[in-house]
Parts: sequence; C-alpha cells; structure tokens
Amino acid sequence: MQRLAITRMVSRSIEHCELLHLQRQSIDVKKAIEQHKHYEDILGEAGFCLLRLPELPQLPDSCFVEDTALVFNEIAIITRPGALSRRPEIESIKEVLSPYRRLFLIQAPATLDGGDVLSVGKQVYVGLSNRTNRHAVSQLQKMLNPFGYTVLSIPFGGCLHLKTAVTLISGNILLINPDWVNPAAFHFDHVTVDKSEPFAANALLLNEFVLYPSAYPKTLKKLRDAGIKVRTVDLSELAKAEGAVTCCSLIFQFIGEKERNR
Ligand code: CIR
Repeated sequence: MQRLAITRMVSRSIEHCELLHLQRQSIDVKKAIEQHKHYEDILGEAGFCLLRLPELPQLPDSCFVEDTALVFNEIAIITRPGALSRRPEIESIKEVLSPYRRLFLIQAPATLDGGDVLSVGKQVYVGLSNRTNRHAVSQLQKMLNPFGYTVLSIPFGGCLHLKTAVTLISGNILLINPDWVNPAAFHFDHVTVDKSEPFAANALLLNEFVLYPSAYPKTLKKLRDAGIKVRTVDLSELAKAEGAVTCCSLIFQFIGEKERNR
C-alpha cells in the first residue's frame, strides 16, 4: 500500500510564527531547515512517498502542514485555522490534496487546527482549544458520521493543541500528559510522559516505529521500556515555534479514484 506524506519547507520568516504558550526565542532558520530535512529523510526511509511543497516565505508557520487538513481514507477536510495569520496556508493544500480525495471545507464560524484532531480508527477526538471551536466539532460530525466515524469533543488545557497533550504510539496505546488532558476521556491503554518533560506527548506513529523528539530522554526510556520501537529526531528549532513531530507532515494512504468512488 503506497503511503504519502505532504511536507512543506520551513519558511524563512518562521521567527514571526504564532506562539501561545512559549516565550519568543530566536530561531536559527538554517538549522531549522536542516532538522526539517532530516525529518523528511526519515519519512522517506520509512517508505513514504514525499510530496515536498515549496517554501511560502510570507507564511511563517506554513511548514506545520498538519494544521491545514485532515485526511481520511474516504475524504479530506480542509480546516479553517484558528490563527488568522495561518488561514492563507490552506489554499495550496487544497490544490495538493484534490487529486487524492474528495474535499470538504470547514466553514465560518467554525475554526479548526489539525493539531487538535486525534484519530484512532473510526474514533475522532477533537480538542476544544484556542484554535478549535464547537462549530468545528459539529461540522466534522456531519462530514464524518456518514462514513462511520464517531466525533467526540475533548476538553483539555495548558498547551496549544490536543496532540501536544496526547498522541497514538501503537494501534491502541496513547502517550499522554495527564496534567493537560484526562486519560479517562479515551478508552485506551496509555503511557504517561515523565513529569519533568511536559511537552513529551507528541509522537508520530509511522507503522513500523514511532518518530520521537530527542529532547525528551526520560519519556523516551519509558516508551522503549514499554516495548515501543522508537526512532528519534532533533527538532529543537521548530519546537521554539511550538511545533513538534506530528505537525510537520500530513500522512495518508494512496487510494485510487475507482476505489474511492465505490
Ligand atoms: C502555531 O502556533 O500555529 C504554530 N506556531 C505551531 C503549530 C504547531 N502545530 C501543531 O502542533 N499541529
């Protein structure tokens, strides 16, 4: 099964990114580009066909493509990012995704960032945040219920996106920061982050292994002790922009047009 990953080159203006919970620090753009390239290389080595989009110099956060769309096997949903500065990012993502899926668009007054959506099989958890509102949850229900998905809203706090607080690390195990989201909201086993590493819950599950930031050694040990196969990547410069491993790609399966229309 062919798997694709959309990425976008780091913008030279990334220092002007949106920030919610972090103090602004200077970002070494050259290093950020190298780290992002290493991330892409790992996706390539893992067997993904990379759709690497060109830099958008005027859009500081545009490498964080996860926030612009949700791609399911049946359809893709183009978001309406909560931060005004990020809304123009969706235009080119629409074009890139349209050959692969039927597109649905989130409409005002809804706002939605892809980082707030955690999908586990047919369960879709949507974090209510500064960026994502209840209108988005009801629009997602209307779009996804016909395909058998259940969409649930999840309260959380203390971090930018739901997936800063919880991600999937195997078919049915979550990695979670219980100070930011209540593990009881999900009916899955979980590993908790080390207390000293609150930002350590964002991991990217890539079938054969979990791609994980090298910045969190204590939680990394917990993952390995739990039998999770992990590969690390250094994304320290993107972390200064409140970015992490899930947000730098949009991952989906190639499904031919005939199969999609069945
Ligand atoms: C923002 O605030 O929108 C960006 N600076 C960071 C977005 C990170 N996205 C994600 O975790 N899904």
